[in-house]
Amino acid sequence: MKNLLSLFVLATMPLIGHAQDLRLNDREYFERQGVNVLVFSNNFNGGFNDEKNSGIEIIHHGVRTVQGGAVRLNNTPEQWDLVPKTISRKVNREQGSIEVVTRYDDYDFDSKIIVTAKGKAVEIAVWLDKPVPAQLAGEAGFNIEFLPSQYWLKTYTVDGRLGRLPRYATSLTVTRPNSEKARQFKGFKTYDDRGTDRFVDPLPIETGHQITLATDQPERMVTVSSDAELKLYDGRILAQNGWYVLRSVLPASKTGKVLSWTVEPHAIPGWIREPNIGFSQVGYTPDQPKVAVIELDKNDTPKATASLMRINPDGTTQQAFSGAISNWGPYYKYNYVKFDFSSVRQPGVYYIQYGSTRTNDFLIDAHVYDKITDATTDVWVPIHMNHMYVNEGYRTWHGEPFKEGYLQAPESDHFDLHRQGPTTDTKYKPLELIPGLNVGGFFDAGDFDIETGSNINVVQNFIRTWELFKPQRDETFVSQQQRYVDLHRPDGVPDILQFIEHGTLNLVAQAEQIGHMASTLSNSVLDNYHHLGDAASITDGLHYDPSLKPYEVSADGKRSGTPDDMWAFTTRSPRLDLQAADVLTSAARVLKGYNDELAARAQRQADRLRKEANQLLEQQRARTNAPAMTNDAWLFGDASIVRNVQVAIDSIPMKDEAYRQRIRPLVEKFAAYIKSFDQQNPYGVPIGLGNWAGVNMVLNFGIAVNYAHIYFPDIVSKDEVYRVSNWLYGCHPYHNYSFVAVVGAARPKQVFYGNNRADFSFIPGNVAPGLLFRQPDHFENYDDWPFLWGQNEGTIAGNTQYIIFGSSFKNIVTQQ
Ligand SMILES: [Ca+2]
Ligand SMILES: [Ca+2]
Ligand SMILES: [Ca+2]
Repeated sequence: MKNLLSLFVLATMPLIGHAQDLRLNDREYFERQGVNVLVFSNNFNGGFNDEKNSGIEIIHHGVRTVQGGAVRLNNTPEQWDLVPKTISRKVNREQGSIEVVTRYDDYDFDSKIIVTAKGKAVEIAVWLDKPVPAQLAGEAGFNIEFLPSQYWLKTYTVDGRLGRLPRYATSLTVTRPNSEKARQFKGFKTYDDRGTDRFVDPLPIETGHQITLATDQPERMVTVSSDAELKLYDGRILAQNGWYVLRSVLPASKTGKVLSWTVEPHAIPGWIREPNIGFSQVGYTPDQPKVAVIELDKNDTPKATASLMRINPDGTTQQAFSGAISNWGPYYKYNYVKFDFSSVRQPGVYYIQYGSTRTNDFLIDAHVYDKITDATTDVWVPIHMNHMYVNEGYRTWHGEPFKEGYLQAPESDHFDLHRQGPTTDTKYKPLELIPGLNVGGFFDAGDFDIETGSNINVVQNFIRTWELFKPQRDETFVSQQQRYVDLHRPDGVPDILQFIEHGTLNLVAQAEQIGHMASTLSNSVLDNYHHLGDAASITDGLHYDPSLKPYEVSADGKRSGTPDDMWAFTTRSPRLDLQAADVLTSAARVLKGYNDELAARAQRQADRLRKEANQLLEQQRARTNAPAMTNDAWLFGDASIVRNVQVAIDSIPMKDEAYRQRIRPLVEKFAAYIKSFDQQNPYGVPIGLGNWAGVNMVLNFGIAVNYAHIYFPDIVSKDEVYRVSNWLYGCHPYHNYSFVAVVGAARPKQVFYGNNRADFSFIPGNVAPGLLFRQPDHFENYDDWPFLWGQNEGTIAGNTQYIIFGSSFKNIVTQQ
């Protein structure tokens, strides 16, 4: 009987196997349980060129571990290497295939990729109508990239040989003449060749015809085989954000089907993703609503109930509450249910038990939110003070950057999306030193430039926080005279005042030295823009002197021939000047009595900028016959309702009671808008789908909700203010970690895209953009890989917005 039964099982295997084959689904990707193979659902866009999000991608047991499948021109493509443009994408349902034509305009080079489901594998074939252009012969190849943090330390086999993927890049390289390297984006160069005229090219770790990665981890195992030679590279040799690359060079002089790979991602039979229980990692106050959102695999069956467990002071646990699971429904690829435990009010330490899934513990206590902004104000913001030496205990975060100052930018197109037109709008000649700009200001984000618009927002955000809440917190020593900042050292001055002063110093310097606002003070060369390390070492601190040879230093040690000085992009924008005028007026008001000299300079520049900007705008208007701008900004309309509500409410302190009554209908409309998110998604907040995950949008929404509640508590109830805090602190898709590297959270995110991202670390108080949406149905926030700015980069404007959100939120929550 037993043997017969085995035979019977064997005989039916192909049928069972068939049911587990990859198939093309309604969302136009290949799917089997545990494996999604996407074929150009996301295109390379060539804009900012941080392309680790496109081409052929594999979402393997819920994690996007493979991407970048495309014809590429380098062994290990970097950010700013050329990316292929998608010309067409065709889904052939009958053949079970997806066909994509891509093109490199720079080389007049077209290729077609056809991906076809073949059982549990896909065949990836490259077709050419014309042979690879001569310049790219031996360089153009088909590449696919594997996420290092998911593959390092895993074992692999290549044609039977064993190996282990390295934790850190140490494989061999060669150098080759620059003339052999494919052009980079707009002709920029990502590397400083130190005068050798040669570029570094990594050599493969392994070469063969069949390779299996992660033989020791079923969730990650992928087998690739081909008649062509497969080469495995470590992309981190050239750039810390590189991935492992598997590649076959396309044959020269051939047309038709020139390459074929078989790619089989292993699937764990019957795999069901672990439930993601979203809750506030900071905890809850006793009287607030407490609803966990549970994200479930579509093959998972929701449980009927969940429990809230209390950890007693003696270490024992007991059930504090058991309640029904309510259904919310599907949202993109997952299914959502909710667990409401609002009735639990007793302060204590708790965790959620849902089936066999147990969360980490969290607090219910009246004081859980008391410290939510402290890391941001005490640590993140002062570390981002430019033109200062910043110290913390034994650690120096950075020395004083850009001592040589800033040069007038020549006409240029820029890698960080800036532009200097043919006229400079200043008295300076291209590459002439503009004196006095290396003072004050804040680093933009994970990079070190001063975005003037963002810096205006920063000063505005600090002024708003100061005027509304007057925070007296003093944990930072700031000496403008010593150009020195010391963290956790009180100096008798409220830190926010010092931050306002620091931002104002740079804006006033721009107004005084340039005559108007620069769009940005940024890097002149790409090879120091992607700098990771001490900001003071981005430039050599010596004035650039073109009469010296590159890398040569003058006899007096003050000048060098290395063109590394930062540039000021000075094309005049009257609108930017008007924004600056407004913020400088406010800064003058706030700084009076603390720094009278700076306050007077700020007021003088504000008056001049406003007058000149209005004249310029009037001239522009007269030229174009455009209607005059109205100051009544809060017109009704859904698209900008958040901004309109904010503008309307911000005016309340200056207006009378009649005004407050007049804006009630707008606030009522806003209240309905807030509620509408309960239907739009399971998390009840606006969720962005752009290539920047959009924490700014969520924070703007949160600030508007807070203010609407403060001024109109009868329209917007207190319960509404917890929507955004829940989202930020862990109640969101993908994982349940707090997006804020925050004091008080039990499980904050561990990696962020900050200027220390190469250390797989974070700067305390940073706020991640959050969930990056990948077409057609995937939300993602890596917590083991910091290098995707769209999901992990904190910005100076966003983080100071967070201070306003947090300050207003605390103000509401602590009111009895
Ligand atoms: Ca920037
Ligand atoms: Ca201070
Ligand atoms: Ca220099």
